[in-house]
Amino acid sequence: MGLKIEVFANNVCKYQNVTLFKEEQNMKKCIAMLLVVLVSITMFAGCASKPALEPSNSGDSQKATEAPKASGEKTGKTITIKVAHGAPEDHSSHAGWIKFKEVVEAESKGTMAVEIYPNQQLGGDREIMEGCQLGNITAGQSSSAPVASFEPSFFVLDIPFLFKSRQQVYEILDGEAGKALLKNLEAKKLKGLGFSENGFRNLTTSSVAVRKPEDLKGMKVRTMENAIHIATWKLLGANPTPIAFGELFTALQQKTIDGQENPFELIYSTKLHEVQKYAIDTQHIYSPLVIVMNIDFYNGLSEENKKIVDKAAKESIELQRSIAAENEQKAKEKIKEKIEVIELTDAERDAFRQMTKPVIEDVKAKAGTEIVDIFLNATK
Ligand code: TK8
Repeated sequence: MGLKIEVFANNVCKYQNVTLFKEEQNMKKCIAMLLVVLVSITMFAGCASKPALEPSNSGDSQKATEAPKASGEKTGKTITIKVAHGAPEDHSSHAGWIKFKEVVEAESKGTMAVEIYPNQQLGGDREIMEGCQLGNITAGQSSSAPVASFEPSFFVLDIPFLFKSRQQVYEILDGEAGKALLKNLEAKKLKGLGFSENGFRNLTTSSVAVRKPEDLKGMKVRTMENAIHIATWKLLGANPTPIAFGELFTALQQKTIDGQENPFELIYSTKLHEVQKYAIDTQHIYSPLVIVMNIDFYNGLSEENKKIVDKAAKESIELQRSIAAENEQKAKEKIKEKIEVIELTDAERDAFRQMTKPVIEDVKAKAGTEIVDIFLNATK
């Protein structure tokens, strides 16, 4: 603003056809003009500094107004939390955010309001994370794989076949190991609020009934934009192709790629199975959804409102995980009605596990051996 004032003031002098240093009386006139200009700009700047957020598009939350002051003092107006996620509204993660909204608005007695923008309205996972870092999105979710580009310790979650069960996932992610990962986000302008569930990822293909790694030879498999996922599918003999989630359905429909991998619930809710021929329950990686908030926004909340956000995140994750687990089985049955679902035997699945083991060295190089050892020891 300083620069603008200077430029504007110079223009005013020029505009008055007055050069600053030519005559004494002009100097006085110009200084008087400058003072008037400076005072009026300063008053204007004070009014313009409060960003007004767009009106809510998700139900009955009150009109959005200012974010909290840095001190987190109540402004006397509604504090709005703008949430973005990339899943459809019938996906369990949306139900999780509705719960978050309910708890925040009830517990804050309406002094905080939540607006939810689902289904990639504000971009895919990477854009949502960037938006939360910048603050033009207050809170959101991303599969953990894209998060690794922001904070490399998250690559540890991309170790194939790391987790044995949901219960083990929840114990570890809600315990010290998961908390350490979330803490690492704070240096990247993100407050990690927890991990909800995308689920165990399964392969789908357009033409090959995959039962063993050799069946993948040369297959163009879409991956998330994550170096470990790419390395993993290369080890399996496939031709991994990173594509943003929002472009995936069209790429499958146009056969520019042969296959993809996602949890059954997301496959079903985004109709990916309708442009595939086989689904194979590889369960090759567990994909958490990382729940984040802009850290300056979070730190700017009062202690009472921080507790409300923490409580809302916890209850939202608990509900979402239970719905996700239920929906996975339902989605698998629905997918079976349309395409063949190949259920691998333990021995068949182990062939994939053995072939992907070498990727652990890549993970150690990216995430660091300490966090990898913590997770390997915890999942033994
Ligand atoms: C949806 C993504 C998706 C992810 C992917 O926003 O890109 O395949 O698994 O769930 O987060």
